Amino acid sequence: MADHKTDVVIIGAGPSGLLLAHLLDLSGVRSIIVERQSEEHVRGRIRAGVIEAESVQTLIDAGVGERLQREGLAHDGFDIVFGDRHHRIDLKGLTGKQVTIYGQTEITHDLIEASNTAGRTIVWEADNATLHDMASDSPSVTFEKEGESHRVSARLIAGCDGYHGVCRHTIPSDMLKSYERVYPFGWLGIMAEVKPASDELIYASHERGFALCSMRTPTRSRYYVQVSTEDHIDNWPDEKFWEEFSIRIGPEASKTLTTGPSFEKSIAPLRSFVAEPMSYGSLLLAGDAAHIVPPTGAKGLNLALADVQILHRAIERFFKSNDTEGIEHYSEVCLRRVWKAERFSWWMTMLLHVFPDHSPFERKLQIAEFDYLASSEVASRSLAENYVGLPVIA
Ligand code: FAS
Ligand code: PHB
Repeated sequence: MADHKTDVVIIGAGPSGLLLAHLLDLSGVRSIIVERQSEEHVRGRIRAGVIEAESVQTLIDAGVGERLQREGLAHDGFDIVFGDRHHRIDLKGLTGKQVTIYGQTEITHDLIEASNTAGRTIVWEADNATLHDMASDSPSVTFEKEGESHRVSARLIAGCDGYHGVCRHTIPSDMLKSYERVYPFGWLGIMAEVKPASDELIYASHERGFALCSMRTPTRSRYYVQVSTEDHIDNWPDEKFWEEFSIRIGPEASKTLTTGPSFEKSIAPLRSFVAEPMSYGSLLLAGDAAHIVPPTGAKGLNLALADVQILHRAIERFFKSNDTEGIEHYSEVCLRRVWKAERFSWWMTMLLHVFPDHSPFERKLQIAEFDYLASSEVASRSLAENYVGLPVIA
């Protein structure tokens, strides 16, 4: 068994783990990331696209926001389409803030580049990561790499291994409380090198189902349609996707829709999930390892980056001043914000999607909710302030 030692072992090289390692390094705290997948696999993941102003500032302040500032698309608002009606949510006018369109794939790339430049250690393709002695002050992580066993001893373990990771399950079941809602549909997403149908995002609620018109660059479109949980991408050749998408986004936007071959197509399930607490002994969870939101409110990635901001400050305080207060209150501070984002993401999902078990009454309620948004600045401002992001520490 090859033995290693560091201050913090981070499980997972997604945005949470990569940003945490970077911020800790800036504070002089050493870490090692243990990642199950290959670097190529992690770099190739296509996920989120909307970055809140607070997340943008975090990345800029950390010195990894230069390309984001150069290539990111600043957006002042977005459209909601209900059948043949639409209402623009004027984010800038209602909150003074914008959001930035910049793919999570690009953030991951920027963070891996920063890690390589700084000479930090990311163990890629590490199998069977196992956490030991989480309740003690001397935890460790073992894993196999190319047939050799390794143990990394540290003072803290950061569980940044996503919803399907192992860290959350290390917390004794009598200590962990989970809250979950699984939605009866998923999102089929495609990426195509075609000019986006609109300069801003369009969230469309159509009686045939939800659709989202998003983008990555002025020439690269990211589009989604709601599909059933039993659906499969084989049922969705490009021609069928374009036909359905153009119906759902409405006659206005479909006039400016450019179709073309997709180069990525996948179906993501939708769920709301929170695990409490987000810490146990020397283990601290961040990002999808602790919570999941349906992507409707574009919160998932931003919640993860906000957790990491708080976790970084707590760990820095611990190592610099031997002050445990930040770590002791980490879970409580994060969960206040997490639950508000869970509420908003659930609310937007309930507003915009067609639910198989909904009666005409519920559909009328959705239309009434849209009418209220379209007629009340207060209602639109409430949506806008959640969408641009509530304060990281409430
Ligand atoms: P991640 O899941 O990104 O990263 C966890 C990392 O841990 C992965 O690299 C994984 O390989 C690794 N890992 C897992 N188990 C391990 C183990 N046992 N040992 C070692 N490593 C392990 N959010 C939005 O805002 N908008 C969207 O449109 C959107 N779309 C999404 C689509 C999909 C299919 C998914 C799954 C999520 C989507 N999200 C979206 C949410 C997503 O962006 C997450 O919020 C974001 O990736 C969270 O980052 P992490 O917490 O780092 O978790
Ligand atoms: C995306 O561009 O991938 C995206 C944008 C907004 C969302 C979800 C996903 O709410």
